[in-house]
Amino acid sequence: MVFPLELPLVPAPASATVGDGRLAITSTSRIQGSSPAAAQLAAAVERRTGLRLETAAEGPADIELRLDSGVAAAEGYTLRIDDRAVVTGDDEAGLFYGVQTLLQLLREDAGGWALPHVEIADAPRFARRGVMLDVARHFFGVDDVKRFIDSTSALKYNHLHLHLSDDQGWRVHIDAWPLLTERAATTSVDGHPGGFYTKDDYREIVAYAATRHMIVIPEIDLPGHTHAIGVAYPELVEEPVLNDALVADSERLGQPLPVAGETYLGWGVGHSSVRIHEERTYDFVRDVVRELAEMTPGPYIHIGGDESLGTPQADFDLFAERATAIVVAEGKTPVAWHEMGSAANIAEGTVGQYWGKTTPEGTHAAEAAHFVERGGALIMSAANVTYLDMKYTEDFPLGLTWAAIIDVRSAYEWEPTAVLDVPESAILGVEAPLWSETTRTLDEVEQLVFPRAAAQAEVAWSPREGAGRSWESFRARVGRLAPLWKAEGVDFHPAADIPWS
Ligand code: TNX
Repeated sequence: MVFPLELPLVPAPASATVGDGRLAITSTSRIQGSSPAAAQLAAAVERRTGLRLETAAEGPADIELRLDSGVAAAEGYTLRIDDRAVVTGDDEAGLFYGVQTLLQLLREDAGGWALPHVEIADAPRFARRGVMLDVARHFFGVDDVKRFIDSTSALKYNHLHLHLSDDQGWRVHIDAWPLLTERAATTSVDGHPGGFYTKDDYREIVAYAATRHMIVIPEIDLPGHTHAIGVAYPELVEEPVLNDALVADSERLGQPLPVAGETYLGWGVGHSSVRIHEERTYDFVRDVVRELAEMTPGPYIHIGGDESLGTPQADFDLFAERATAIVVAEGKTPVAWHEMGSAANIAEGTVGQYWGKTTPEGTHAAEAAHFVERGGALIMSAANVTYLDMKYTEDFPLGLTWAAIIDVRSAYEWEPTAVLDVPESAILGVEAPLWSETTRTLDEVEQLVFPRAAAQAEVAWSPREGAGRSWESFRARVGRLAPLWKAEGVDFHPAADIPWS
């Protein structure tokens, strides 16, 4: 089947057939369903159209939401629209995704608002479809994070990775180490204001994400990216290592060098490390992991591990083994950036996050493969395609360029199982990270994220060989998300290679 280009759907569903007619949606249309998805649908329709549809547990109804396990795989759904619309979710998540599909189909034509006659059966290719928000380089408050959850869950993302600590700041309160947020959260990059989440704030984010079927993965970046820890507790960290790249960058960008005990306002990396041979360091890690685990219903705690250039290799490996073992002891599955795969005895089952390129360089592929050898699996965040903080074009005002300049087509055209020499079953899915060195506001974040997050959503959700999996099809479909993004206030970048409508 040729994917019907006229269906404005991203990610492309596993299968779709289009009929001739339309189902009018008017102020008298009724929604039937008792799932939270029914109220979410009514609210979204109102934001989009101004129509306030009545919602009831009983029929008759123009749009019916049902649950029926067995109708599709987990998170899957069917959607049939003829003289009424019926969304059947395999589970609550599937129902939520069916509603997102229905909302993408809702269009205004000469006759008013309507849904096209279609028959769709859909379920995700990968169980793991993630986005990451770096709240350490710039802090984003609870309302911003909720907005980010809304816009990404609408693309069927189901994991939100929060990068909660880095050299520039510590962003979540920890009762056992209160000075972290008292002293090391006040600033962001360039001296912009900082901030942090209280435990109630954090729980509010986790609960909100759950209503959109997103699991929150908290990351504390260790043993490097830890200058902020030393601002609060100097005895936990080594002196800053002023490597050549850091000094050169600081001259070129006019950024300050890190000074022990003072908040760091630049964006250099690789200059900080916790003390590997002090037991107090592991008391610290254990307390932090325990308090985060208590607030984390999801299975994962991310322990960092990237770019620890200031930590000798043997020390780094020792730390990786101890830190991942602590996460396991606290009842969670550790996640780590791929460098931690250098540690022979990294905790079994640790999930690696690969951020090398689609053609791996140096030791990256071997490090990533070691997670699989230890019974773990991988999340693919290939930097030259998934990194949402890379510029779209050389002259784009926001973003960096070190991994690549990533236009929408390059973001779209890659295959997560073809990067590393590991079994396909070891690839859990895809995560698209947004590092925030250059983005001060959520509007700026959104310009980098949209439309490229839509490309990664399709890579993660849609069948590899599915109908519609081509750049030509994708660019036509993603262009038709513009009215939805405008209605929801998503500040997307109108990239030149997309025919926006
Ligand atoms: C690399 S790739 C980092 C981050 C930076 C980012 C900027 C990785 C795991 N770490 O510390 O923010 O580049 O693109």
